[in-house]
Amino acid sequence: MAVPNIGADCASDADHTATRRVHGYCALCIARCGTVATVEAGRFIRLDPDPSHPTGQAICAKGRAAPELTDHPQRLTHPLRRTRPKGDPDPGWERIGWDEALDLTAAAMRRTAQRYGPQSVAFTASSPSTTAIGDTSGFIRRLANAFGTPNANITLDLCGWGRGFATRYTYGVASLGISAGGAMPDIERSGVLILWGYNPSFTRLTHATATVAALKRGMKLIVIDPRRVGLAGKADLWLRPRPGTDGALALGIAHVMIERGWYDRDFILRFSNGPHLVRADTGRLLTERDLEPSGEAGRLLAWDAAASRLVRYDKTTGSYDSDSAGLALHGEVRVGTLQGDVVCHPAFELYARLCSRYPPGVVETTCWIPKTQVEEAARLIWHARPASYYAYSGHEHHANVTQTARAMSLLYALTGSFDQPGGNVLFEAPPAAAITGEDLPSARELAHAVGRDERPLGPARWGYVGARDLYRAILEGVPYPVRTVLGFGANMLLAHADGRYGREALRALDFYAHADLFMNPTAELADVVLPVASAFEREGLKIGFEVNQDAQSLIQLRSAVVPPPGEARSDSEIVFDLATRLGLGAQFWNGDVAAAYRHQLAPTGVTLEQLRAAPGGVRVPLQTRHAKHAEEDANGVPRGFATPSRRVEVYSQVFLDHGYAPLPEFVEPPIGPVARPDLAARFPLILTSAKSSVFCESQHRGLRSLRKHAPHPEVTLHPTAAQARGIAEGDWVAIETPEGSVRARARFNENLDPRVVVGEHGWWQGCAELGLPGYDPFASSGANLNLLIGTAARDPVSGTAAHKSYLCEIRLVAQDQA
Ligand SMILES: Nc1nc2c(c(=O)[nH]1)N[C@H]1C(S)=C(S)[C@@H](COP(=O)(O)OP(=O)(O)OC[C@H]3O[C@@H](n4cnc5c(=O)[nH]c(N)nc54)[C@H](O)[C@@H]3O)O[C@H]1N2
Ligand SMILES: Nc1nc2c(c(=O)[nH]1)N[C@H]1C(S)=C(S)[C@@H](COP(=O)(O)OP(=O)(O)OC[C@H]3O[C@@H](n4cnc5c(=O)[nH]c(N)nc54)[C@H](O)[C@@H]3O)O[C@H]1N2
Ligand code: SF4
Ligand SMILES: [Mo]
Repeated sequence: MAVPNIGADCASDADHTATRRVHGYCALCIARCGTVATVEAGRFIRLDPDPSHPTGQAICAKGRAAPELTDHPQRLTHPLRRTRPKGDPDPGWERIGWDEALDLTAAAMRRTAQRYGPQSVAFTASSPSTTAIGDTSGFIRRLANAFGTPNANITLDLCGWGRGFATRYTYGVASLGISAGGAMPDIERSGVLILWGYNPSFTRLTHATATVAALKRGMKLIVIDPRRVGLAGKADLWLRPRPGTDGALALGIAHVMIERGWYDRDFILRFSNGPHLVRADTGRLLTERDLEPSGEAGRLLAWDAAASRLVRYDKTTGSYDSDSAGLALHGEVRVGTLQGDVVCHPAFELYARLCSRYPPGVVETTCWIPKTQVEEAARLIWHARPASYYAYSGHEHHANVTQTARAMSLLYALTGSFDQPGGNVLFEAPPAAAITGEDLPSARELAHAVGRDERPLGPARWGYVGARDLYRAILEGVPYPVRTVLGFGANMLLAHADGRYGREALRALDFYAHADLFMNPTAELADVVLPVASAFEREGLKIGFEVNQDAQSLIQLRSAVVPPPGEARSDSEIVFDLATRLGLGAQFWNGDVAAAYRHQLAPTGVTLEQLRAAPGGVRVPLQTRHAKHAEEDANGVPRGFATPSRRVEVYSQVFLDHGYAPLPEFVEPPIGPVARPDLAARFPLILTSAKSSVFCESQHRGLRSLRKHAPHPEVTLHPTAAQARGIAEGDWVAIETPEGSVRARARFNENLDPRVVVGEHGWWQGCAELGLPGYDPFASSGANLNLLIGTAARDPVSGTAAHKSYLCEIRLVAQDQA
């Protein structure tokens, strides 16, 4: 096994007792804060911020606890093999060597592929927002492509879909970046920033720091969150929505802006498909072929109101056959077609009509936000622009996420701030070479990923599988069997709904290998468990950080701070070793991770040697280019956007073609008081959830310095809701939904709506040092919040379950039973 390169950028290391400082970055969460680690006498003793790093202004408690994480006595140190049947309370783990572990895994992959085809092997991985798996996720994808399976990852339906993928159906690129792709709010130059269902003070320190700095120079801030948390207290406007109604709110704010003329008419005219005519009879965009038999289906029509004539728009060139300045965005025209006269409307008119169904009064009853605040939001967004926004889990964890994200992205289009200074900007990224293997011959013949036939526009289109779909493929062979799974960290049974069904599925697999730092309830069901080196014990190459152009220009090779415990290895080494064993070494640089880095780096002009010599990273000179969509070719035609119409798609015919609403219609949360008054009679409270400030997702409860701040699972409710149920603060309560019941301790918060409660997911792990218990993830005496979430009603495009908008009741538990 390759010995990791141990970093030391100050002080010579000849003396074993010397103090070493290692520049790097913390990879425990999405913020990827620049850090300096201190190693004394060979032990990693502390982590500090590195102010010279573009993301190094501060670190959080989790980062400070990194040495506790690396030294934890429960770290996995050797490969393990199960010797007792799945379902047996004792797996009978037996220590084995790496060769045996990897041979067993490779053999199972081959067996499954021979019997069922390579698509019957699936990969799962934790989200790179909550772990360091981003070091390796590109190589995991490559292994899937080389092996021939499309089922390459999981969790996109909850983490990334709304901001990073649903918005592609509007802009052709993500209007909100995920991991240095897509647009990011240019907070330093924003006039107004909207944090929409996003609490960076807990979840991405770098954004919180940038926001606080911008507030000091006078930036306005709008926070949209059921909780008055994080930066909400510093906001110019805090909107408190009923969970799951953000789509209606976005339409409502847009309505005020359109009605008052507070929108960038020029941007909408020139760069959206707002002027394109839609047939009232079919709902389809009017094309030249509708008008004349020899007409082209790729030519769309718009109405020039001044000249009273139809204007043609060519989708392939992205140009009108005359000046677009006089095009109508409103009104109605009657067009003579081959089928007779047809009433048509500009797409923008239809969008404006949809928005007009949500005047401030309707928003007030739907979203529980006072009318005046809706107007104030519209006013602030328009008058304080350039506007930027970031929307995250608060809008993503709903069964209506896709249209909500579309509604937000269209509201945002009205500002005209997209890719403008101070807007959501597509910062330049270093020109790295792809490693994900889409170019491999085997990648061109992949089967459809599990779930793609049912939801062709959803995560499966990009090789991401929904947990429920994966479980069904395992248990029922639909659409085809999945028999072997390789997991890189994903703690599926806690992260997703259907934990009990998931447990059945994992038990039913022919083979499951799980690579992790710690044993977890998902790994417990594996046949082979592989010990993984933490981010502080292995190299990682990061090409571009988030937050701003300076950060995106930085390339850094994070070196190991200390060696891994026992025989733990990096995820990348595991992937490369497996590839070699599977006869795919040639596609994996003959098993040499450094060679892969060189390949990645080549177009950037930065070498591995330069990176090794500069532990703080190397900057690639990059200049932000704004408004790339407006850059013109030799014929004066603007580049536009990478959508089917080359315009921002106000109206999505792609959605229409797949049976979805072409405009972002608001759909009530399916398990909510409006959609299900019958259930609301028994479960009158709305259940949402939020991340802990001190733990990432289902991790870190075993770390003493963190757990002492949050010793018990909690559910937060308004004191009047508690009093009505005889509950005092600190009491153990049962949270009950139609799906089941789990426990938590009551915490009060006066700022919540009394009809809303907020739970915490991810509780299973104990903390021996503090004598604090773990929780059975499958029992009602436990605290696994996701046991409460059903999956019968999911987002029709992405399959996302309603993790942040469900109905529940809270009941006092006899304290001696707690
Ligand atoms: N109710 C509710 N449910 C939710 C959420 C919510 O807000 N509310 N959030 C959702 C979201 S956004 C997400 S992303 C998911 C999170 O779900 P997961 O992606 O499963 O993330 P974690 O729960 O953090 O578990 C990560 C696992 O990876 C391991 N790990 C850490 N670092 C590494 C590494 O470098 N390599 C490997 N191989 N393993 C590593 C950890 O030990 C841990 O076992 O949960 C989702 N579930
Ligand atoms: N400390 C810490 N940091 C983390 C993580 C962690 O677990 N802990 N997880 C990482 C991961 S994987 C992710 S995805 C990110 C996520 O980061 P965030 O998006 O900040 O995560 P959440 O706290 O789940 O949700 C954000 C806010 O949405 C609010 N909210 C709940 N329901 C609704 C709703 O219906 N509408 C609106 N508008 N808001 C709502 C919640 O009150 C919460 O304050 O954080 C990453 N960073
Ligand atoms: S916010 Fe905390 S956990 Fe996340 S990268 Fe920064 S220091 Fe690490
Ligand atoms: Mo996430």
